[in-house]
Amino acid sequence: MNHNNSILFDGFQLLTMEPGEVPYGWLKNHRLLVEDGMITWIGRENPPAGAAHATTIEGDGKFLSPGLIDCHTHLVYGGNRADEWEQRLNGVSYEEIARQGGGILSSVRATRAASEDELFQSASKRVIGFMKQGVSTIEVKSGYGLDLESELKMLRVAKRLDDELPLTVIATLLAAHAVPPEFASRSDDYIDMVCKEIIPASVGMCQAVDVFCESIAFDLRQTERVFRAAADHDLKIKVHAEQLTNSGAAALAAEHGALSADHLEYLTTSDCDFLAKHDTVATLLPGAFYTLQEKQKPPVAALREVGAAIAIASDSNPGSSPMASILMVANMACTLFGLTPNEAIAGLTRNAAKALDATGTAGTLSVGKNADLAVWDIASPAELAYGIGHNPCESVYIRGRRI
Ligand code: DI6
Ligand code: FE
Repeated sequence: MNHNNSILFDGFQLLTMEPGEVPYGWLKNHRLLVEDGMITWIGRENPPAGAAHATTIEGDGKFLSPGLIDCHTHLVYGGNRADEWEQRLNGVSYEEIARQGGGILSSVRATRAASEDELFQSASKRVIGFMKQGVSTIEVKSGYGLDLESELKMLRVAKRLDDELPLTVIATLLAAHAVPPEFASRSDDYIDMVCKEIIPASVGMCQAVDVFCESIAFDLRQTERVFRAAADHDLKIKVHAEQLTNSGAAALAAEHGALSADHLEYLTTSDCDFLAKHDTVATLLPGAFYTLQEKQKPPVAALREVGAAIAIASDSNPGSSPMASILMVANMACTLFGLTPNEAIAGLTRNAAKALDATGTAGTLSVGKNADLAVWDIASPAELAYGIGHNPCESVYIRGRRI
């Protein structure tokens, strides 16, 4: 045991985010011991012997939570799409821009043109911004390459982010994000390439495979082909589903054992049963709902009713959700979708960990988990979702080391 790495957090109010009757898993007057980057004890009295060698950090009543988890981002990309945003504000629809070859394909052109290092440098800034807000685990999707080499380039950038920055970066392959221009009107041929070339080449570089199932992207049959190819290569699956229309992709993904189904504005109450039955996390993305000025809200009451786990995330991307504030996501999830602050923070901790198959190491203050912690200068937990654009994160620890 390297006692230099031991810290005793004393005098904090712990938001353990463990599920149960106590909102936020809130523990007052408890202490938390970190040894060698892990949480080794949580209690009131009689800490283990290791505490005697620990550096004590006095909380003065401040709050200590698990590091936040952003379980859905597209934050590796070239260029930006502020001009398209301006077009939309002048009345051109998101779908129309996509059909004009803009939208995702605009970012595809910029991402293919960018070097791996340029993509790493711009993505690093976005990731560091989230870390300053208490994020200690983040998911990063490919999906702006749409050919073998460019998709692998994006996954290499995600790996470099994980290697060179202190937080945990979990990569997802989203080659099935849009039909690339060289496959225009030949979407089935592109899905062939995704299944037979890109997925096999991505093994070892990503945890899951994701698909954009939507009227402007891929249909249910194509989506299922990608799910099967992912399963054939022992990769987990996720899906962008029911964002602009209801396709049934969320229910299909749940039946295929998906970690999560994401967006879900057009999810039906019967779809909710599938998510709960198969323990697939419902990931809500209020930044995209807000940016696209969507009117249809995800069925939060129905998700609660069936006991589905609800996560929330930034969906950080240059088109539908140029979101850089993780607590703004919590505020929007409450104000726009009707989540409670407790549900929103659970959506950024334990349920987000579940959406990334990371519940063994992150998402709650629990003995045996990584000492990924965030210290908050707030007077009550609800303030985490209450402030609009405010960042009360005072310090972040990742594997027990202050960032
Ligand atoms: N749905 C979205 O909102 C993002 N991707 C997706 O499948 C949009 C990504 C973009 O517009 O660049
Ligand atoms: Fe997305």
